[in-house]
Amino acid sequence: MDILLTNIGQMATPLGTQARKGKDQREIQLIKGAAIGIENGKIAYAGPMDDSLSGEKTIDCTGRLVTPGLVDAHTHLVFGGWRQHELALKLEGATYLDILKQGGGILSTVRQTRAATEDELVAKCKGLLDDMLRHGTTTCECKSGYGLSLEEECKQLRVTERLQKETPMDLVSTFLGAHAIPGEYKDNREEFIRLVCDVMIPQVAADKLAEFCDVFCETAVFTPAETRVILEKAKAAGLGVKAHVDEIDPIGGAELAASLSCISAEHLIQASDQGIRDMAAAGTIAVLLPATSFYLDKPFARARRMIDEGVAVAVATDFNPGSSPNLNIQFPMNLACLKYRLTPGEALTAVTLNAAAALNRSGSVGSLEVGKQADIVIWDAPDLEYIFYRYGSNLVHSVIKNGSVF
Ligand code: IZC
Ligand code: ZN
Repeated sequence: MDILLTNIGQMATPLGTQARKGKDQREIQLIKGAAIGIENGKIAYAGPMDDSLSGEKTIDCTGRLVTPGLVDAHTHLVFGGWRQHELALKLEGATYLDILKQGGGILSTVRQTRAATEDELVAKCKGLLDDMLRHGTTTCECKSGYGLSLEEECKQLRVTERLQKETPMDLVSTFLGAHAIPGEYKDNREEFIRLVCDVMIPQVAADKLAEFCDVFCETAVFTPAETRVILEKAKAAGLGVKAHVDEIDPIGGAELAASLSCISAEHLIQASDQGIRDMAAAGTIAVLLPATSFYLDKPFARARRMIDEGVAVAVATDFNPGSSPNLNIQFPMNLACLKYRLTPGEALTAVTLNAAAALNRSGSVGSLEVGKQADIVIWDAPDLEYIFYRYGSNLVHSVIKNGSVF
């Protein structure tokens, strides 16, 4: 072995190469006194400590908890500036959609992102990704949506492409051109939707700038009918499809995502009973974002009901400069237990294997099994329960990404 991790106090991992749903979501393999062997950046052994194992380099975990690297399946990572001035507006009672309607919110970030160069965005995001890695994230989805023109969306997607090459993080790129109607199309939304469908999607697909297409389907943003048109176009162009749905108002987004066989539907705070059943039947994964509920002071999605109905649940940060300016995935992990009432096992699966499945990566990451990438978190914790019980501090001791130690 190139590297051998010994003296693992507890190794905790879901098993398999597919999303786990229903009662299977909570089934975690727990091994006390475990070891992991790494060869060529991949896991070559994961099981009980065994004296016959040896490595060129040994890492003594001194009784610590070890889990798979965490997968953040929903972020808006690449953006110019921040939106700290919106805090005062919020405290005066303005809602997220009020701020957007006044030309702030997403549109304020669009102005700041357009004003930034590709190099500036790359430099800023390198710092953010470094911070994420230190908090345990080893794979991260990354949505565009702050360009809202062909050129500016492609600029944002090229930043993601460069970050993929220039940082240790594995990035999964999602085109979110339908994130808001930009000011120049305020009175001509049909024209903007045509631009997304007939110009942006074909270009993004041809240049392989994204793997998935997403739409912000919400009151005063994109309607379910518009979302269907855009995502059908994306599917025909060969992109995978996902959607922001039922975050603020229940407008049938979960039903829509299921009917389009989306790989995932995200937010789902207001998802209906029928929508949840449809998602279970379609195998659409729920990517839930409890830190956004916290930050917007909104209800928490009905995660328990989703699991009971057989929907695979993933949990992510929604890191963005407006509704979730937090990139530490440990915080939504705490909220998943405290507010969704997930068990530690369910919540671990939600940020590892199920999150990987929502990104079509569950064959290569999301669990500690032979053949998967050596993406591993060593925690300053004795067991799995501890990391969901403590909160507010970074409990990560160290991270191994593709076999390199950070
Ligand atoms: O910048 O506000 N919800 N899009 C949908 C976001 C949040 C990002 C933002
Ligand atoms: Zn989002």
